[in-house]
Amino acid sequence: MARWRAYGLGQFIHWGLYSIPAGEWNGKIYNGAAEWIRTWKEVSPQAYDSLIYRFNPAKFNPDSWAAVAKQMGVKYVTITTKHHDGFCLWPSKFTDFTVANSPYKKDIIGPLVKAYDKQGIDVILYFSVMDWHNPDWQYDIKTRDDSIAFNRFKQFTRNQLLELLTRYPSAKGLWFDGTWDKSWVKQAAFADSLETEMRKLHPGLIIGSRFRADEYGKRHFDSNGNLMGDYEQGWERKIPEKITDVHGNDWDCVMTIPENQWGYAKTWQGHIKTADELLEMLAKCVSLDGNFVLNFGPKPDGTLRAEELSLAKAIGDWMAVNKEAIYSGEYAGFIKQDWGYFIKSTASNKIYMLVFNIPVSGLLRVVTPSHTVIRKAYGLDNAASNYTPEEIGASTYFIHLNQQTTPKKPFVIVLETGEAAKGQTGGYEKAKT
Ligand code: 1KN
Repeated sequence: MARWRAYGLGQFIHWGLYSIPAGEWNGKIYNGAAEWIRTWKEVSPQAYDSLIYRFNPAKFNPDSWAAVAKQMGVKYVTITTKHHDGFCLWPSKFTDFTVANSPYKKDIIGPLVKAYDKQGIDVILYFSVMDWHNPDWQYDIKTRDDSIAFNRFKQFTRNQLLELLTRYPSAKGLWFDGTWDKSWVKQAAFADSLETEMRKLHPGLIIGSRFRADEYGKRHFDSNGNLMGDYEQGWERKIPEKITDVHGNDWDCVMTIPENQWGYAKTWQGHIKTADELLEMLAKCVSLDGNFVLNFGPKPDGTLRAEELSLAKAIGDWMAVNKEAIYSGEYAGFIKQDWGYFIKSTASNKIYMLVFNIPVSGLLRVVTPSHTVIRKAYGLDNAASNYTPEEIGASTYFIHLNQQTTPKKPFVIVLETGEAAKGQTGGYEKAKT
């Protein structure tokens, strides 16, 4: 988890059969997320499942995906091994509904893990417990037959998870999804023993809080209020506002570039986030002790769409200059200011100011914790630059920007702080009220 905490930035990949219809069916556009199209009334499950015979990503090159991720500056990737549709991107022994029976035939997960490992990017395997293809999957267990079927399904799930961990031993963790239905929520004892079994098979395995419910049906946090799993998985497409929202837990935020759209969709509807917006989300997450994970939905031919490639490039160019503020960054304990985010380095005593909103005055307010003074302030892109902090009150400073030279991009100012000398503070009297 120490390694996980230092990641800062991650990549999510949603890839599967849904990339083929890409949010359209018989010329009609599906309003939901592309990876959910199998549930649309316009789509028959049989027709959807037949997409397996069209899955043939001729241009898939895992090294080129890993190179994009490397340039972007991500430290980990979460890859869908099996989404809700049940289609497996690895040749699972426990179902026929896998890449092995597609025209492509080959394993996708193995080569991806290898390519990302080679770039030094850690791999987390996404796994949906909910499985629309497997007839044994149930939403609830009401009858004896449901229970018999679901017992088979539990063994299937166990087999697949142990299979993944055995086949891909370098994977660092599992990202669970599709665990909210009553059927699975009722399996506290089973999930608990499976978790123990997986951890024994794969020492150091990282498991998120979506995996198991407790015996009272509580999810994420057990009946005593304690997080279940190694990190909180509740921050899907949303970001906490303040440090007290995360209760001292590890967490990651998974984010889409368009609205709720994870798999490849031919047309992105609604607002599409810009690189600056995404960088601000990254800064906010790291400033609140979380990681930010940006989703990519590759095309059916195995290539990445142009919009994603250009955002990855823009983020990577920014990271090349500013990564020091993101990797090994944590909550700084400074009062939040409107111009942006403070991040403290765990590797040094530096404080980073990640500036996104420049006040018209050109003055950035900094309030330091008591007995802390600012000794130096300079640009992260230029250690020779000097922002002379103006002390305007007790523990309060203005950093003066030169508005002529201020970049039109988010930028980072480094603060070197020190302990106030005895008698140095207290020169300002408080009002008597
Ligand atoms: C609103 O309900 C859902 C249910 C499942 C929203 C999203 C999801 C799935 N979790 C994301 C990480 C994607 O995999 C999405 O399909």
